[in-house]
Amino acid sequence: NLKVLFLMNMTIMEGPDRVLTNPAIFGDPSLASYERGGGYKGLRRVLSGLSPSDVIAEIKESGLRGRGGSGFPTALKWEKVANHRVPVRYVVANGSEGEPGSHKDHYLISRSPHQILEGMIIACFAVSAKSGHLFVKESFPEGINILRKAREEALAAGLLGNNILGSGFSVDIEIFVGPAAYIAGEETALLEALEGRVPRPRPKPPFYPTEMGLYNKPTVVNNVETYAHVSRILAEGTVKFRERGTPKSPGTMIFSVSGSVRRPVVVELPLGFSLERLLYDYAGGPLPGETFQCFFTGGPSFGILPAREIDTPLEYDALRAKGTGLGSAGIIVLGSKDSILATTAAFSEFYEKGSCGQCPPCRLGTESLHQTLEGLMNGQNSEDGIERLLKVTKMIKGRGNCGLITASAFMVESLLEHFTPLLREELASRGTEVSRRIPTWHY
Ligand code: L3W
Repeated sequence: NLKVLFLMNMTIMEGPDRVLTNPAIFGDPSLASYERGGGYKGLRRVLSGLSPSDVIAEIKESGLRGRGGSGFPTALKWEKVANHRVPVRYVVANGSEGEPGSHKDHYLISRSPHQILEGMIIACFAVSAKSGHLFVKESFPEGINILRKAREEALAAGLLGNNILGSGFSVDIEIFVGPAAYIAGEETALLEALEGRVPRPRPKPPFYPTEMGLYNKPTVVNNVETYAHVSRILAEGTVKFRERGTPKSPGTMIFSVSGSVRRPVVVELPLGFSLERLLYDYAGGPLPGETFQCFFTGGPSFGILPAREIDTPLEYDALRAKGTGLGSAGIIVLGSKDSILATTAAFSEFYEKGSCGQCPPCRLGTESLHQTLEGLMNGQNSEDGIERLLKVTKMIKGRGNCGLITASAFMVESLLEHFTPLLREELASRGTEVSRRIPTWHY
């Protein structure tokens, strides 16, 4: 199992600002240990007198942004669901973690499942949900067991189920074991899977899950890390939460660094932390005898940040301004001996295989990008190849039910924007010894 291997091979490091990974509540997944460290304090506070709108107001005040990739304001989603005219609502947690280079969700599930459950119960209370559903992939059996055990413990302790902590509020959380496919992590495909269908993304806008989610009812869908932050915010307050991070990207995030660094690492740091310091102080710097070439800062889905931009702060807006993004904070590093062309080709194959195939432009476009990149590597008509890549990316962007098609195009555009001269050089040196090394992003 890749995720278990990662836990053994990736270094877990202690950042200076641990909130979610504070050892008092993190490490031992048992309820006893979590409660000893102050776990379920947030839920107790909520149920001892806050109203659903008080809870949403605190989340709004905290400025929490979704940790699944887009950084969308959490309170906005909750508000839409809480104020919806349809009274049957749901809360869903996305623990699928499919983005290449992201390892945080499985790390959190393995080490602190109650932190996620607590945040989900608080969300259920805030939007008056009928039930909560936590999606975890079938390819992560250890996580499934840990989550099932945590749910049982919470039920037995009266923290979940009927009349939680004697408050009169009742809700249960389903641990849903879903397909391992990448696309199943797209929120509407995930909802399809929860309803027992093949995970295929639904068309949107206009109807986001807040409007038509699980069983077409208003639904909050957040990443598991987002729920963990909710627990801490309700336990410790918004001021404390905002002490870390930047005014527009408050709080911490769990970063994963993989690829050509000396020490692939998972570490929680404040948003806005310097990429350079993360790579040198925590990931140990470039491999011996190499320099950094470039970074996929939010997995491959946001494109490429050249090494000269290493001083960019790690937060949503600064990275977006540099033409890339934070995503789920999985940073894949390319060293000077990695081939950017081979790496992009590998990711384009990932997208081609990951496409669910329901939207023809995605099915054909991802295949075309992959084949053209492979063709370039094999020395087929390079100028035509570059032209074709430009044409296909323009043609396919935004033309599917989900972001996969756009992500695949965006990555290739980003390659061409930053690396066309290098690409030409690489292509011209065909026949000589050219490195085809690609970084490792899974363990
Ligand atoms: C109500 C509106 N809700 C948008 C909601 C929407 C969704 C969220 C973000 O995520 C990210 C991408 C990659 N009323 C709304 C609204 N929403 N407008 O806000 O929406 P959006 O459109 O940015 O996209 P999305 O497809 O949900 C895309 C990342 O996901 N990704 C992979 C992620 C992988 C992981 C992981 O492995 N842990 O998270 C791939 O593309 O970063 O930013 O909830 O409903 N008017």
